[in-house]
Amino acid sequence: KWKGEGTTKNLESIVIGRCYTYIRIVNPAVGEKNCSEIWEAFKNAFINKDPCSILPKDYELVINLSLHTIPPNKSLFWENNQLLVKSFADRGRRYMSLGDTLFGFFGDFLNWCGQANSAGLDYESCPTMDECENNAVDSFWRMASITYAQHSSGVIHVLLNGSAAGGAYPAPGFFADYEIPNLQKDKISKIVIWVVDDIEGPDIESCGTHTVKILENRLKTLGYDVTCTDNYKSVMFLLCLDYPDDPKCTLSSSVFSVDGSPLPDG
Ligand code: NMN
Repeated sequence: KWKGEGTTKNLESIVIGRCYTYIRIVNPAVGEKNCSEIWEAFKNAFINKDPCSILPKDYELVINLSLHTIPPNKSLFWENNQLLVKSFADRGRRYMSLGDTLFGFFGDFLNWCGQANSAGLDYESCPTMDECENNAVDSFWRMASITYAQHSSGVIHVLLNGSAAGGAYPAPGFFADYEIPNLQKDKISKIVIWVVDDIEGPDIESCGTHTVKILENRLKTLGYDVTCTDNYKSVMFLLCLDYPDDPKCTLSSSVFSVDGSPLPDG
């Protein structure tokens, strides 16, 4: 009936299992949470409702039940590089992106929707963003993005893709529309933007050009201290794992010899 994929099979087990994985293994610092209660609140946000009339505020309870501290200086916002962010953040060890918070963690890469006049989930199909903006999944991520931005503090990091055809800083986009407007200026010391190109991709955007310039200007106008770095080295090292021989991945220091083996004193 709808154009999008249906609810992920075993949704309940996945959500409850991920919730316990998060609080017991990934980030026990969040303390005790009631994962079955979180699942009930999550489900009640969208079951028995027209799947095109789900609003961000319908997820208020589930977000409040799963809310926890986001450590200062650890927030990482992004556009067009979800998998790179996932490895770079390393489940919150290096940075805590939205997908590394409890509420982002249990929803990541899942799909779900209900149907009017039925307590069941729709496993056949779900509405896409083109069919209706107020669908169950997008409204969840809007509420999650708003909450994540409101609770971010200290140095804020933003990882953008300089090879993205639609622009490194897309507007509309979650970052532009739901995150920037919800940052709490008095808790933020600085915003660090990283623009990283795909190793084999085109260099479409850089700091100070096109949409990155629009972003820098917007943040400066809002009164933030903004810096921008192209092809930030730590992220490059991670991308280079898969392209060791690409010219962009040549280590400039002399610790490696021509054939790639370490030099006697390296
Ligand atoms: O999905 P896009 O539009 O690329 O949005 C990315 C931004 O919005 C990030 O800054 C992120 O915090 C947030 N977001 C994250 C997820 C996710 O982690 N699965 C989903 C939607 C929005």
